[in-house]
Amino acid sequence: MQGFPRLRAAIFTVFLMAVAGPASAQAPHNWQLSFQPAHSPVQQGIEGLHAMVIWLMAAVTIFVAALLAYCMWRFRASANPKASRISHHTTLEVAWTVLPVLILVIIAIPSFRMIYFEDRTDAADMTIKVVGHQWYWEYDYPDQGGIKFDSYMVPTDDLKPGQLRQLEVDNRVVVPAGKNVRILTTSADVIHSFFIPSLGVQRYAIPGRTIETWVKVDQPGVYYGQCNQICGTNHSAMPIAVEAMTEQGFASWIETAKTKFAAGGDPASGERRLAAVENTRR
Ligand SMILES: [Cu+2]
Repeated sequence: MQGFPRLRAAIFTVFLMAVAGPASAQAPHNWQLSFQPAHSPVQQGIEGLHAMVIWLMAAVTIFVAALLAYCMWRFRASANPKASRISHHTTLEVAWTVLPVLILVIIAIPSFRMIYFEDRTDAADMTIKVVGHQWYWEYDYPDQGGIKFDSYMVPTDDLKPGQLRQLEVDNRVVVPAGKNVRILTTSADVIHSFFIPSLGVQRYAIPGRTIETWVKVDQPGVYYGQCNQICGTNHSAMPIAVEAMTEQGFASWIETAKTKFAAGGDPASGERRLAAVENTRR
């Protein structure tokens, strides 16, 4: 994070606008390589760690390949009619033990820092509880008067133009951009996993347990994710759509959500949606 953060951020933004357009929706795309653009401090950290490990790996691979090539040439049979009988070299042996250990320590330090960084936020502005179900997500807002609703995938037959197949949902989970949002995950049946790649959020949803993480979405937009723990037949039918809004947008969404999802909404609608997903499969 040192150097010229502003300049780097500006260059990065220009680059992003060039390759991905404005960050209105983050989802996987055809022929994608590497990560989706990062939109949270955690995902930025993950990308940094990833880049560091990739370069270390490249250096080790090149070094080992070069050593192998050199040995094949240097000790070839034609140049060495009489084979060497040397079998030990203490200094070398210590070196090739200590050096990899040092490399592992170099990787471990930022790695542990990331684990603790994504673990929790000290200053949460609000909390969202996420409950995994076979096969949909339930979102609770305990700080906003206990708003609670279910989020089902939009079945392929019901998609409107521009909606992403297998990613769009009927009720998106809405968060305020720029705020620290504590996320608590759990499950009502089997193990699910709450995963949003561009936000660096990935937590198991385990029945009987509550697991914590957090997110600070850097700008308004829609960020797609999926359950990424095989959880049964319709595992692929429980995507996640996070909509980050401005503070004012979020406040007015809360007001509409209070009436829209009063008393938990219409429970029968969920059954209908699951049935629709089943139908598109047949
Ligand atoms: Cu699942």
